[in-house]
Amino acid sequence: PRIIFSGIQPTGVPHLGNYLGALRAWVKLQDEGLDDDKRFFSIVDLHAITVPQDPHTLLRRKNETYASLLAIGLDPNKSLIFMQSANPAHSELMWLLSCHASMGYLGRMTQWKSKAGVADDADPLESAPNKPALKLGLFSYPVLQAADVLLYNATHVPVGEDQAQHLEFTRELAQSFNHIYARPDADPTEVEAFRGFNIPRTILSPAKRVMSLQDPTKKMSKSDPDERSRILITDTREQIQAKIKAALTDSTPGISYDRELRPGVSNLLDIMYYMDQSKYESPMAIARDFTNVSMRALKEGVATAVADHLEPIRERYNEQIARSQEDVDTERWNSGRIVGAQSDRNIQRVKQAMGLRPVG
Ligand code: AQP
Repeated sequence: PRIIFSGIQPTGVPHLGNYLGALRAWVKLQDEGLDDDKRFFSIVDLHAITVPQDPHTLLRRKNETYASLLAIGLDPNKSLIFMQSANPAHSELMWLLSCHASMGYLGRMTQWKSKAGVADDADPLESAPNKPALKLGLFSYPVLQAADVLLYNATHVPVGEDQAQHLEFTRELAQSFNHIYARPDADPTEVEAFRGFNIPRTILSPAKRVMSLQDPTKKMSKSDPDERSRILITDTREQIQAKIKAALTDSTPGISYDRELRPGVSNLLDIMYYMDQSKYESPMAIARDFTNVSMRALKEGVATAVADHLEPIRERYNEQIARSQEDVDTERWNSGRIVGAQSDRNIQRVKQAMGLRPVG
């Protein structure tokens, strides 16, 4: 059976990049999955605190993120939707893995470099502008991510392209950990034996990198200070129209698809295509249909496609966010309890293999 794990930071309502790059695949895996699949979808609040957070805002955003996940179609009766911090085993396994994680490898991670504010070819530990303020948690973020995935022995991890490097790190860490501690041939009667972590596969959705509307050479991101750079899945039709109208394109006449030379237009064509893949054969096919129309007309077409797709999600979000806190807390408490029970045996086996817990 497949064990599917993925996470999203509680940075509020997700944007179109999160949705097309990852979240929509989660719903698909839930609705079209196999009966014996296990699905773990986590709101990774421990990851969120690797950058400064206001506690009240964080709590509110956790609620918004949870409501968003239900609004896009995740169902707590079919998938485990839970807060990462509800299961302390994430932090515990992270420590166990940290003692095997290479500093050199972690230092090469592009997300760490961009968050530390240094060029891709520079060493942040040497050249970060704010070196004394850099935090250990931000540096070891991929180790926590590895713990998230390995804790449930996940086999498949659906994420956007920006997370592929971290998943590669997870696989290598799991392999080296298995090499030291795993006993794959342990006697079947030894139920407590650690037989090794599954080596998880990355699942990239076709829309693996949605770009910023204001700078189409950068990915659409929640931390971009310019709100017009992203479309939230709860934006109204008017907000969507305004953001797409203001999207940066180019002054080349006509519409054509070329991600290198025309990144802004191509991003819009991609977005339109992925909103409803049954309508067009490819983003290039849309470009052919729109060859002779104005940029304004293309933008109107894209805005309509996005707004039509997101409208029912926005309506369900409004229903979800209006639910009583008690009701939501009970639902989340339940899934937290179940995931804790699911990971318990795995972590006990790891601790036993490492000599931290007596055998039997
Ligand atoms: N622009 C994107 N295109 C495709 N996929 C994306 N993802 C994020 N941005 C894009 C994917 O969304 C999932 C959840 O994201 P997250 O919030 O946990 O992580 P993130 O990558 O940190 O999201 P942001 O918006 O880009 O936040 P900041 O600004 O903090 O970096 C992941 O699977 C991610 O790949």
